[in-house]
Order: sequence, then structure tokens, then C-alpha cells
Amino acid sequence: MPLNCGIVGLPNVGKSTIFNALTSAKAQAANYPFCTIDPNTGVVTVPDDRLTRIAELIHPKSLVPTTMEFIDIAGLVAGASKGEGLGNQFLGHIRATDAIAHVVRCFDDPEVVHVAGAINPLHDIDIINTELLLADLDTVEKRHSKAEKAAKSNDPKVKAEVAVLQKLLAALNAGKPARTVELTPEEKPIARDLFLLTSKPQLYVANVDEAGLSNGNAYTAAVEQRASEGGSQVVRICGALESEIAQLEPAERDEFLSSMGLEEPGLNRLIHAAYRLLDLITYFTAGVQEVRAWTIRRGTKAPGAAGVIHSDFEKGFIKADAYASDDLFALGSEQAVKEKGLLRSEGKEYVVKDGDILFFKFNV
Ligand SMILES: Nc1nc2c(ncn2[C@@H]2O[C@H](COP(=O)(O)OP(=O)(O)OP(=O)(O)O)[C@@H](O)[C@H]2O)c(=O)[nH]1
Ligand SMILES: [Mg+2]
Repeated sequence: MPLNCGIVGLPNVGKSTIFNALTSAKAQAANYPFCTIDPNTGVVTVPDDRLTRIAELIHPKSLVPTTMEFIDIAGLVAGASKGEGLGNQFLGHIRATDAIAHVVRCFDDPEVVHVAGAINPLHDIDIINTELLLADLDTVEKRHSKAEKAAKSNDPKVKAEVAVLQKLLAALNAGKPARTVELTPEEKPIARDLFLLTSKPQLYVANVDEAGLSNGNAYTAAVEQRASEGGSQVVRICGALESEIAQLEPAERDEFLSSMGLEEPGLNRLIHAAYRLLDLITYFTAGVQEVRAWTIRRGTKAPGAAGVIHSDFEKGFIKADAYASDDLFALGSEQAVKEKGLLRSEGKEYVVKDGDILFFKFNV
């Protein structure tokens, strides 16, 4: 199952606009079809210059970028945790995601209605985060009263669960998200089984107008301040502009971006930020047929990385020849990388690094 990032926020703040731009954008120099799995889930290619740079040196027949999934979730309103506005259903959709991109409206436009009447990003953030917190509180309280009854039997497993639930309760009651609770390695799986909304990593997307794009505005300053208090990232994006850019062919797009003084679409920054939020890294396979990028969780060992290509590669894993794409860029050819002794043979315990180029040897 690929990891995904849910797009969350109040109604009418630009979530679908951003999602649609993400999923309809025409791929740069790559043949992977952008596609929407269902109206709410979209596969998005992860832009990566390294793929094109490897291809320039290896001249493959085809180039395949890696992808990640975004999920467009309907707007949450105050009271969602109590079932307002189909609240429970939408919270269920958020529960199924691995990370949250929280879209906050940071643009003025009298034509676009704001559900709370006025533009106030901090107030908006509080509404959403409070609903997520209340939903978690409900989950943890229910679980806690069950576990407390069971704890009378002195089962150490249940006791451990109660201890975790109490830590979580204390944080949630103090208005702190579950992700801020420090847990031991033994406690973590217990908390994970609760699928809490506030334990998911979160970043903020400040949806700004064109004027606010490069230097921000008073709204984004407030969001950035709030985000930094919680250790979260903020990505500034102009949803309206992104949807225009997404319609352009790659060549036109470059011209348009440079005319605006931009290096890349804001969407690229969002995709990269979400990728990092999910703790994902990329490795490459590179041959004359195909140069391809693959996604793994940071910390994955070589057999697990091989398993992303095919489960047989993982089962029959023998070794991986590996070198860093940076070494290829610095030296200009695979031959030169070999001559310098930078091509290594790695075994089952090798932890794959971002940017590695790997060749797997396996038994079938
Ligand atoms: N001016 C301006 N309008 C925008 C921008 N992004 C989105 N909008 C407008 O805001 C309105 C709501 O956008 P949506 O993307 O549908 O909002 P949403 O968050 O998906 O809304 P729900 O699905 O109802 O929760 C639309 O009329 C968009 O055209 C932007 O960057 N600038
Ligand atoms: Mg929408």
C-alpha cells in the first residue's frame, strides 16, 4: 500500500483546487500517467531532477518517476467530531490517511465565501485542530474505560495499554495533539493501534493570492508562527495560479514560470514537503531499458527496497550493487564511478540512502 497524504481543512478554502492541480498537472519529461484513482484519490508523480540527470548520462529508452498519493477530503466544520456536516464520515476519511496537509485560506477575495464570515487563519486552524483533537479524545476515552475494567484482571498487557491511554488523555485534555506525547518503543505500537488523527504528521498549506506568493502576507506570517510552535512546516501556494500552471504543456510551463520569476510550480514544493513528512526517500534503478525512481520509507534495508519492485526480489535477495547518484553526477559516467571504486556491493543489512542507484542480485 503506498503511503498517502490527506488534504484537510475548512470548506471552501481551496482543497479541491489544489488537489485538482496536483492530479491534472502534465508530467515533466516522464511517461507516468497522472491519474485519479477515484474522485478523491490521486496518484501524483514526484518531481525529481536527479531522474533526468541520470537519464542524460545513461540514455535509457524510458524514464519512470515515482509517485505518491493525495486524498481530497471534504471540508470539516466545527462540531464535526459530534457528527456535524457528515463529520464522522469525513473524520473516517482522515483516519485512513498517513499524513495531513492542512489547507488554510490566506487570501482575500470577496467572491469566495468563507464559512466563518471573515478571513482568520488562526481561528480556522483552531477549528480543524480542535475537531481532530475532540475526535481523538472520544476514541481514547472509550478505549480507556474498557481497558480500565479489564485491568482488574492484572493482565500486564492491559496495564501497559492503560498507561499509554492515560498519557494520551493527559495531552489531549490539555489541548495537545497525540503526536506530542513521548512514548517508549514498547508503547508506540499500542498508540498506533488507536489510529489517532492528531498522531499523524501534519503540515500547513497556506493558500495565498499571487501577491502573497513570494514574500507572504499578514495571514501567512500568523500561520508560520503557529506552525513553528508545533514544529510543523508551511508551504505557500496559490491554488488559483497552480490550476492554471497545471494545464500548460511542460515547455509552456517553464516559460510561464520564468515570466513570473518562479523556478518551479508551488505544487512541486508541496509534493516534496509531503514526501518528507511521510519520511519517504527515493532510490533509482538505472539500465539502458529504463531509469526509474522508487519510493521507500527512510531506514529501509536493501531487501525491503528490492521488495518494492517485486516481492520475489525481496524473498530471493542476494546482494545489491550500489552507488550514489551524486557520484555519477560528479564523475560523469558509471565507468568512472567503478574506476574510482565507488561502486559497492551491499548485503541484507544495508540501509538504503536517498539518491542511491541500485542493482539487485536475487535468486528466483
Ligand atoms: N481567489 C482565489 N480563489 C481560490 C483560490 N483557490 C481556490 N479558490 C476558490 O475558492 C473556491 C473553493 O475552492 P475549492 O477548491 O472547491 O475548496 P474546497 O476547500 O475543496 O471546498 P470544500 O470541498 O467545499 O470543502 C472556488 O471558487 C475556488 O475557485 C485561490 O488561490 N485564489
Ligand atoms: Mg473540495
